[in-house]
Amino acid sequence: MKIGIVCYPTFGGSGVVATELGMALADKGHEVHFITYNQPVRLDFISHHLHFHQVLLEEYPLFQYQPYELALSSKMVEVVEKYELEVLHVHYAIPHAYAAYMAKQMLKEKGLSVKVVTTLHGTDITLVGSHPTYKTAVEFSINNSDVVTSVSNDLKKTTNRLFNIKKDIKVIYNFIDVDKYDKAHQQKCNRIAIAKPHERILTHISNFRPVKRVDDVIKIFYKVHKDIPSKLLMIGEGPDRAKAENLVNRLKISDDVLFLGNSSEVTKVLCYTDIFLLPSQTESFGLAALEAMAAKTAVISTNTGGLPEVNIQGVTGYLSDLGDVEDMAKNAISILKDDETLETFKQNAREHTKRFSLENILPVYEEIYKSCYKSEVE
Ligand code: GMT
Repeated sequence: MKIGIVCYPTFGGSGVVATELGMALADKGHEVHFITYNQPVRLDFISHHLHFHQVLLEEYPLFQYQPYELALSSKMVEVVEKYELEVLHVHYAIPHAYAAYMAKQMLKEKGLSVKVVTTLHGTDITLVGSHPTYKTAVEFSINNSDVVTSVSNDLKKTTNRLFNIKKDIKVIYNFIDVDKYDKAHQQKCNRIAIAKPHERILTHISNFRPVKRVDDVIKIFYKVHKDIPSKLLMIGEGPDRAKAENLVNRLKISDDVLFLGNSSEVTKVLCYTDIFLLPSQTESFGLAALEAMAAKTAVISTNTGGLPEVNIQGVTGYLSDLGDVEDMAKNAISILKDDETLETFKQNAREHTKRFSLENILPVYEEIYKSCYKSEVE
């Protein structure tokens, strides 16, 4: 099929899922066109079925804010028309689903048709989408998509609670290329560059926004570190990084906490990680946790949103109430206390990710694309 993918091109989970999906579809022979404002960070053009179309914005003195939706929907029309795309798969409702609806209407005027599949990722519903500023337009664009999917059962429930949704939302879990992490493990993990042989390694990866509660990450580590020789790796960039660094200095643990910034070598870091920390306020799914689990890492997280669908209590890690850093530290220590327990959790985590494998999830998306056209034939 010929599929357009619209996403945020950044390190955020929705952009990662969209990019990995597009690359996997292209590997299977579909023609995939990314439409976004920058080349997605994880996009590599190994397949000749992959294309990237940049949405450019025009400066004008009158604009305090540049009208991205307008430029995006115009670009969608141009690409659908030129390459005869059958489906526009938009990731993150704001403003992609709305722009896709507009593109569809403009194409209709030209006697052309395209189907719109919208995937809801989390904050487009929970934090931003349901805000009165955006709610009406988000609800409208969800209801006017041909198919709507969400990345967890919890997100589906939340969407139906917060909006008046008139169609069935299909749950399609985020996925992982399990083989990629196997290969990373076969290569030698350069653990010694980060920690001494007797030290454990804990890692947090996020965009350091308030929803990630990076202060809680530091507080959990502080408690673990008192009991167990360990290092904490903080990967990512964002508004709360300075606050987290200040806390590390105040707690006098700066020798053992490394802020590594954004990294496109996450698999290498996860390769030598023992525990992944994700104490988020909410997390529709927690792709970062799934990636960590695929790399044989136990997870300490909150029990919010879709996290219990990914991290299994007492099996792949532990889940605690929001803000209960005491419990999260206690659980981390119980996993790290001896090699045997740690290895059991690591193996379980790795095993559990098989249910989210690319091979299982990719055909579900392909079926969704085909189903957009089935109803017309019947
Ligand atoms: O929260 C982020 O780090 C980014 C955000 C995004 O949209 O890029 O992530 C959301 O989508 C991911 C992929 O589906 C999910 O794994 C994350 O849980 C979700 N984030 C939240 O719900 C806070």
